[in-house]
Amino acid sequence: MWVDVITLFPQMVESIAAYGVTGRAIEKDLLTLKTWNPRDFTTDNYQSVDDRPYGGGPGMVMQVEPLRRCIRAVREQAVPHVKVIYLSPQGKRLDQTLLRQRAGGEGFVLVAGRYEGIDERFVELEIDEEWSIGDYVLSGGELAAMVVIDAIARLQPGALGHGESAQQDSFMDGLLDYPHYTRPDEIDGLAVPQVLLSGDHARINRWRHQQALGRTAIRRPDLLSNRGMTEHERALLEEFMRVHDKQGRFQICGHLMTEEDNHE
Ligand code: 9D3
Repeated sequence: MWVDVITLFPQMVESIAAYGVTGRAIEKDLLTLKTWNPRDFTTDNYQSVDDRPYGGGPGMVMQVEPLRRCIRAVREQAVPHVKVIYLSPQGKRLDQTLLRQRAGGEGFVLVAGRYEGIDERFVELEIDEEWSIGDYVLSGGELAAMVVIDAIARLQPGALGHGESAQQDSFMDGLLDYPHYTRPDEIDGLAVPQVLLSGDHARINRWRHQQALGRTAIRRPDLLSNRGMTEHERALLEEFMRVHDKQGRFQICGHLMTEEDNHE
């Protein structure tokens, strides 16, 4: 998979090549990242890429011409009809379904905006899709592009190590994660749930599945209604909620669930 990114801050986007999963995906050629700076496609002495908005108001707008010359160069080395995605607060909200669709293809182009955004005529002429990463205000599209690239890199076959990929398409799919613990087995009176020390992997899997269901039901009921539940999961969740009720508080972190509360 290749990703071309049009940005005024190429080094910011390229920094992901130095770290973790994204770094290894690029090293292994599972992902090819290339940045293009509209400033390199200016013709005036000041290398200007922005101008004042028609109609007045605060801030600046990215001009069409540098962007157009830049995307022309991108298209010359890309496949015909490559999809060009503009990262903007007005876009469709990014989710894992949208990312999975895009991760299946050969590659795509991301356009990161700065200032108040880009001239709408560039959007009309060159942009196929507009994506937002969520309802909060960023200072530009670069961090959004980095979010997209990180999530896409993880979806490339071979990008994750054995340990990392284990969870990928398990029964937990579409649920929030269960709580995790490591040594030591007690900190400030907080014990690791007994079941995790039992060595009984059937019981451990059941407990984790139940925790994932319970946390999702409480924290993100929207995810659970969209996903649905099997009959087995309904029973697990019902038991989780019973334990909850008995404790008389929203205690979903396993550390206060005692062995007898957590009967099977
Ligand atoms: C505060 C300025 N705004 C109102 C006048 C509009 C505005 C312009 C440009 C708000 C943010 C930005 C820069 N944001 C992005 O380029 C961006 C973004 C975001 O801010 N939130 C979520 N997803 C994205 S994707 C690109």
